[in-house]
Amino acid sequence: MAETFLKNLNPELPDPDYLYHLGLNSQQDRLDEVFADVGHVSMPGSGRRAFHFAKELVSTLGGSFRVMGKEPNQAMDTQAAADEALEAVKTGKKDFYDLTAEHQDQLAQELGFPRIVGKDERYWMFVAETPAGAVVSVNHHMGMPTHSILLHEMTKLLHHVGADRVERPFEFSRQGTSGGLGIEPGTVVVANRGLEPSGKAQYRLHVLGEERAFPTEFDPAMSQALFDCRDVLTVPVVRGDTVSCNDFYTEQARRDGAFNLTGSEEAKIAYLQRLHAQGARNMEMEAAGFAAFTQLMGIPAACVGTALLNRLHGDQVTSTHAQLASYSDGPQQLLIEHIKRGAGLSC
Ligand code: R2B
Ligand code: URA
Repeated sequence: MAETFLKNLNPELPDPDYLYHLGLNSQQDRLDEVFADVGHVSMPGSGRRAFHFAKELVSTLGGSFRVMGKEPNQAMDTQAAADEALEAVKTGKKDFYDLTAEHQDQLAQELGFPRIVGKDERYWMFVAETPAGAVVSVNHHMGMPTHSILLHEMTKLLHHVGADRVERPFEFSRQGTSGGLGIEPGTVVVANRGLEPSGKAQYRLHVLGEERAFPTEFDPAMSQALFDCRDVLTVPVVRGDTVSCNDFYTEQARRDGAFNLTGSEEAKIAYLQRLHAQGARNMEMEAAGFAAFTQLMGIPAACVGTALLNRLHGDQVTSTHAQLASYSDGPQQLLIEHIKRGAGLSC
């Protein structure tokens, strides 16, 4: 296997390695055909946003979706058995990935999205093959625990297929939503660092029961390259630190949760203003863990978050469905432009 650019890679990875949450294993057929040349992995929170991003990539840059289904399943080689299986998926009695490749396609078409790579139980992964290279779009759900599982399995997957070449490191991005700190809804924040709610630039994990702190800086060159693409957006784009919390309500100093430990409006505003004064521009639930993981492994990474509201003006997210979708388009357009420019396709 070629030399890896990854730092601190586990020298004792199992073989085969079962990537349980992705529903893939390292010796699976065609894994290298689908992933060996991946140059960028982008991670929004929701599966639908992951699909939307992959679709936008293919429709803006050209190209197609890569799919990787199972070999036709002998147990479903009659039309009646296949139809029955399809119905079972629709009614939740079977998983999508239990279907044959053909029936995954059929169902995907009915639901209006292409076949998910791997299993669809936890993460929805799409692989777009474009003139700017192969891009993975996969959702990380909400919070650092689900994001961390995805980061481990995605990194191992790319290593197993030899995509971690020294001469062409792949890069990771998170595209997300957030609560703005002193910025207007729709503003896009390219993060310098992830902060814990105390305001410290660190992410803490327990290792064998002992707490360890990890630094949380995003790749400065990649973050700047993304910021430099801001001319393609009509909304403001700013740089700043991103505060990451383990909870949407209490840790984000909301006063509208089922209980209120935040206290008075004055106490809340004083806290949020303190974070703003030290350079934080938004608050969400993943950046610090993401920065710590990628910094430890030497993976170039950037975090682009759009503000759904200005937290200095309130707690409730009252935007309409259409507004929320348009807010999420900012990070996606910025990332598409970055991927294009990285491949020398536009400037
Ligand atoms: C932003 O939005 C989600 C919570 O609503 C969470 O994943 C985050 O970081
Ligand atoms: N996501 C968050 O985590 N917080 C917000 O305020 C909005 C979106």
